[in-house]
Parts: sequence; structure tokens; C-alpha cells
Amino acid sequence: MTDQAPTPSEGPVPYSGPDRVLSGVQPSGDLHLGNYLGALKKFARLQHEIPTFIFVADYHAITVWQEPAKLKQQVREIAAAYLATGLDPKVATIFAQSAVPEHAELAWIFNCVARLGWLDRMTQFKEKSGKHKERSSVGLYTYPVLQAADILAYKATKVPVGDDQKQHLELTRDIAQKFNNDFAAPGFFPLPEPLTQGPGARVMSLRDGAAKMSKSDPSDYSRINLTDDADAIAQKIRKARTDAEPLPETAEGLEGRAEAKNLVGIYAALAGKAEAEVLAEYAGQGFGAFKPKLADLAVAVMGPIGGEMRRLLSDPGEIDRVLTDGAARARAIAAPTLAEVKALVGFWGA
Ligand code: AQP
Repeated sequence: MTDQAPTPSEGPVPYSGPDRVLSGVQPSGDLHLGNYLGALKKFARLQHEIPTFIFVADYHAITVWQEPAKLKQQVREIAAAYLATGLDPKVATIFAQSAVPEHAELAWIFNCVARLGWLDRMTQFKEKSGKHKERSSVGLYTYPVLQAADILAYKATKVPVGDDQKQHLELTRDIAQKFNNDFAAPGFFPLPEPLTQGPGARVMSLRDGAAKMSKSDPSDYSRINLTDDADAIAQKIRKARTDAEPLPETAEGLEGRAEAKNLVGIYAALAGKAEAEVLAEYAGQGFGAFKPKLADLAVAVMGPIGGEMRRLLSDPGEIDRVLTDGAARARAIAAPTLAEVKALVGFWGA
């Protein structure tokens, strides 16, 4: 028995298909400002430039325990967040991952392409499994392989994600490249690019400038949720950890001041400005003056999103129609890809 495909590696042949965007968010808790700035905000812009597929990652969510009675509602909440942050279901394809079984089937094939050594290097598994790795689900370990299937089922070329996902994107590229080599199909899968540029690619916790803002942080004061009202947003910013120094004139002056850098970065991302512009405006001022300005801006941007989410969630029928229609449109792309893959692998009936 060999663990190597016999096909020799061919020189890289560029993918020549159309550009497509794909990304998703797990229905594993309240969405926060980091998810919005790192991911959702970019989706709304990209949909007008490139065909865009955005899914609710419910297969990914169950890599850690999810209450069955709540999961469906959590899926609707993410879909509501997509719509409330500007995704248009007539333009973008919006769907639930579990409604497109091709993702799971392709993931199995990719499990047989990816190497254990590749997965062993994934830092997110190490962080999420913590000290009790042997008690983690197998799904949590192979999560990046499913992510590769999510992307490549649509032959997506661009993946808007936060900075934390860069390593997983590299794995997707490795899987795509190895599949193309192993099955003598040069250029069959594209090597997708992560779109992580811009302010907001890595929003940090409001309580700890060294930890990323995360849904699973036990402290609600560590993040601003998309559904927080104006009072909660202002209070969380008021209580955000900072230092006693005034804001510097240049970005270099923020080095070694993680919490200060984070708040300036959040302001810049929300205002659509560069960090340097924010500093030019507030240099010399302390956080007593800066925080209320940041709170006003955050309330102005986030408040309407929360309101629209509440309106959408009051009529789940509308969200369900969007997801049903999206799943049919998604399958129309993913099913032919999977059929091609099965033929290349040599399966009976393919
Ligand atoms: N702090 C962040 N800054 C910028 N982008 C972020 N993203 C997540 N946190 C930040 C981006 O949001 C998208 C969706 O993430 P996800 O829900 O699929 O999973 P995640 O990255 O694991 O997000 P969380 O909030 O940290 O969830 P938990 O706590 O459940 O693990 C991705 O594009 C991600 O990069």
C-alpha cells in the first residue's frame, strides 16, 4: 500500500475559469464587530464586483456541541446578519451549508488528498482544542479540509476572511494543487486567494489587546455584538481596556500599545479611513475624549444593523425563502463540480 499518488507533478497550469467569491460564518453564537469588519462588510461590497456565494457554516458549527433546539434559529440569525449588512439575495447566493450535501461529499475526497502533517500544523485546532485535544471531535481536526471543500466546490478564486483564516486558506491551496497533480487535471481547481487586506482584518478583544475578539470569549464585555443596542455599545467602549497615554501622531507610536492600537483600528475601519487619518485627527487627546467619539461612530454604524436584524428575525419566513432559493442556486454550481471530481477520481457511475 502506498500513500503517494503515482502521478508526477506537472508544472503549474493557471486556472482559467471565472472569478468567484465564497465565504461563510459559523452559527455558533452572537456575531460581533470582528466578524463584521473582518468578513461581512467585505461581502456586501464584493457581491457587486464578482459572483458571490455566502453560506451559513452549520456543518462547521457542530465541530463543537450545538444545542439541536437552537441551531436552526442560529442559522437564521446569521442569514439575518448577512441581509442586514447589505447582502442582496438577488445578487449574491446565500445558503445554509447543510442544505448543499456536495460540501460534505467533496470534503471526504479531500480528506484522502490532504496529509496528516498538514493538519498537524493548523494553529486554530491547537487553540480551540486546548489542553484536552483527545476529547475534541474529529470534525474539529478536519475542519480546514471541509473549508477547502466549501471553497473549491464553487471553484472560488477569492475568499474574504479575517486574518485568523489565512493558514486555512493556505491549506486549501495545497489541497487544490495536490488534487490537480494527483488526478492529472492541471488547472482544474483554482488556487484561491484570501482577501484579508484593510483595517478590521484582525479586531482584538476589548478586554485584552493580545486576544482576538471572539464569539466564544466568556466575557460579553470583550466584544460588541451586532445585536447590542446603543447603550450596550457605548458602555462596552467606555469600559474597554486602554492605557493612560494620549494618542500619538503616527502609527509607529502605537507599537507596544495593543489596546490603544485596537481602538484606533476599530475607529478607522468603521469610518472607512486609514489609521494615519484617525491619528491626525485625535493626536494628543486621551481616551477620555476619544472613547465617546468612537462610541458615537460605532452606534451610528452598528445600530441600524441590529435594528434590521430584529425586523428580519420577526418574520423567519422571509429568511427561509432566501435560504431555500440560495441552496438551489448553490447546488446548481456545486453538483457539476462534484460530478467532475468523481469522474477524475474514477468512481463507478461517475
Ligand atoms: N476578531 C476578528 N477580527 C476580524 N475578523 C474576524 N473573524 C472572526 N473573528 C474576527 C472573521 O469572521 C469570519 C467568520 O468567523 P467564524 O464565525 O466562521 O469563525 P471564527 O473565526 O472562529 O470566529 P469567532 O468569532 O472567533 O468564533 P468562535 O469564538 O466560535 O471561534 C471569518 O472570516 C473570520 O476570519
